[in-house]
Amino acid sequence: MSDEEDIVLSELNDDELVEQMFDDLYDGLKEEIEEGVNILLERGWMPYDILTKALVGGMTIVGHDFRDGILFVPEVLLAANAMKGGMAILKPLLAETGAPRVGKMVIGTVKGDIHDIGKNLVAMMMEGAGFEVVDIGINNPVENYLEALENEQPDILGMSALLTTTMPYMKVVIDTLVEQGLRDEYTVLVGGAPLNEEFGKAIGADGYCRDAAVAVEMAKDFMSRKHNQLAG
Ligand code: B1M
Repeated sequence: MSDEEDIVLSELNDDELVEQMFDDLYDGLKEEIEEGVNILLERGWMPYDILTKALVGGMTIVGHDFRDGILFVPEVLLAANAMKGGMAILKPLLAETGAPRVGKMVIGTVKGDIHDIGKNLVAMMMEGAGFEVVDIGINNPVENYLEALENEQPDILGMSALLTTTMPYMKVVIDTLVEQGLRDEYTVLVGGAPLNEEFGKAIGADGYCRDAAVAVEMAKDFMSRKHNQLAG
């Protein structure tokens, strides 16, 4: 590559740098994203602004192109990995500066199911949107969900299933919450390729999320309603 083609991130002004970070995130360039985050920090940007304006902004573009079939899973995983690199730098600083926490979610893939790529993407996008996410992994029996809900006291429970044989297990979890009188304490969001809106309604979930971007929007929506209820 010739010198002329090299972009020196530190020589860009703030707007150009954020634009460039959108491109670098899109291209899954983790080291460049980490460098961009560090430059913005050196320039006095607040960690929360870097997270929302540079990283989440870039991930939103990735999310749209993923939804529209322009980007595919390998590219999205690379972008997610680049974003993780930037987030790892910001995470301790965000905790220090007390960035507003939008809400908390426990998420896991249901019993019998080991697919986790979609769940991981949802968790990352939720974190990127300012949620605290506790990921309990794959193959979770109802006991794991109950334990995590009790220990973590989240606002939202998220469940993922990719198999037609495992998706009915979501109903087992929701029915158990009902039996134990816990159902109203949490917003339950479900997702996964074989699900649809009717299924979400039939099992008693609060929402079916077609993709990670929808999960973030729904979660934000439920949180703002919850805050309004508390305020009213
Ligand atoms: Co599997 N697999 N797989 N697989 N696999 C599917 C799901 C399948 C549709 C492939 C096919 O046959 N066409 C099929 C299911 C058929 C069915 O049930 N109708 C299938 C099968 C049959 C199997 C096995 C049984 C194969 C076998 O062993 N004979 C086996 C089952 C293992 C098990 O779980 N017990 C199996 C295994 C595997 C791998 C291990 C090889 C691998 C998983 C690796 C991993 O996850 N770490 C794998 C993969 C990669 C797939 C496909 C190809 C891709 C899934 C994926 O990651 N998609 C898949 C085919 C497909 O879906 N096209 C397939 C990308 C991901 C970003 O999308 O997960 O849909 P998705 O997540 C989206 C949304 O759904 C939503 O947001 C995400 C991001 O936008 N979302 C949520 C998901 N979870 C959410 C939770 C939320 C909100 C939104 O909570 C709030």
